[in-house]
Amino acid sequence: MKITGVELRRIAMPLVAPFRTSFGTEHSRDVLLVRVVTPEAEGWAECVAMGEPLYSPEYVDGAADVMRRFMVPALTALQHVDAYGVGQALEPLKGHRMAKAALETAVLDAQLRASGESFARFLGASREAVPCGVSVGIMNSIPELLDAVDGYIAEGYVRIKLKIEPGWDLEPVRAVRERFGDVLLQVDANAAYTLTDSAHLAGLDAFGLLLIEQPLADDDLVQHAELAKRLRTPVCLDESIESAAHAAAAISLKACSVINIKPGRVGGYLEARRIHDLCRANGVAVWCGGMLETGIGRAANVALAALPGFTLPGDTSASRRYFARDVTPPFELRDGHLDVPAGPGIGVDPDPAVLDEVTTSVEWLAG
Ligand code: OSB
Ligand code: MG
Repeated sequence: MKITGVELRRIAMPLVAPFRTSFGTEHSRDVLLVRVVTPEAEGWAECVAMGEPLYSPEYVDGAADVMRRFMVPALTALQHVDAYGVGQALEPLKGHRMAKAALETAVLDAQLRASGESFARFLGASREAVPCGVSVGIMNSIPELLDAVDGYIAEGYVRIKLKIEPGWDLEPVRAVRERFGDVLLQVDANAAYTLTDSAHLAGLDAFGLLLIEQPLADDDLVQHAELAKRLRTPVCLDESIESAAHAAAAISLKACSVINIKPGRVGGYLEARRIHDLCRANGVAVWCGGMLETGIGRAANVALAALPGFTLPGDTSASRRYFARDVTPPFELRDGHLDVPAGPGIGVDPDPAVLDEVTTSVEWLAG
């Protein structure tokens, strides 16, 4: 395929409720959508960078800038490109994996729409529906948290993830465990602790958690390995794993026994699949994370989550978990599962009228 041009579209998506983590509180999702145009087909993708560099160094304006200045020109210069070629062409540019992932995914979507193949089939999915968990933000009080969890369990979510931080950890976990019995339960610290907190974190061992996600700093693989020795709760890494090479290092060091795979964080679905394959060969469980995606990003994540190594429920929630109205037909839970899209490419199309209503800017980068 030859890329004719790339559209960068910013949309503002209000959240149904504020989402608080140890790194900040989100009220609205500022999303950068990418549309790649080729003579054969168009492809869509969503960049997972957030408005501020609090979860990772990337942020939306920075992603748009690096795409506009360096990445899109490198791709439109090519006479022929496919998803593998995107990775090769962008390889000399350091970092910016979320920006790279969006461009690679949009090209992959165009390529698969042209050939009539779904993401699920292309990636090697082995299921037609995936079990879904939900990520529950830090709340103002335990009763408020219990009400929220109660609602999600009533909706059918099969696993609950509680966001934690110092001052909001043992008590909320104890309360949810006492009230909801043996529900599948895990926690996510988003790097809020240090190794000096290991005795305190060992207090979580009493609650039979599936895992503790990213307790320590992003670049602290060695200390995660030390922490893993001190906890019975399995350690899962999110922010620390930006590539298959990082995953290999973490596995060698025994820094984790579970990995949260987010395609955006690791540079795309091809690298996400490499991490899946590596973990599967090494007996490390994986699950699909989320970044408050609209239906565009969610569709591709659900396809990835259907691969055989994804043995734990992901943060692949229904659209209504975050948005009153999605830009695609909403993803809805059926018996705690989401159906894997089977149509060509990501298998869903944004609704042009909804898209226009939420759009804050559009930029066309001609090839
Ligand atoms: O750490 O997994 C995380 C959302 C934004 C940034 C980081 C994280 C999250 C979530 C929610 O936990 C995942 C989702 O439901 O999309
Ligand atoms: Mg996380």
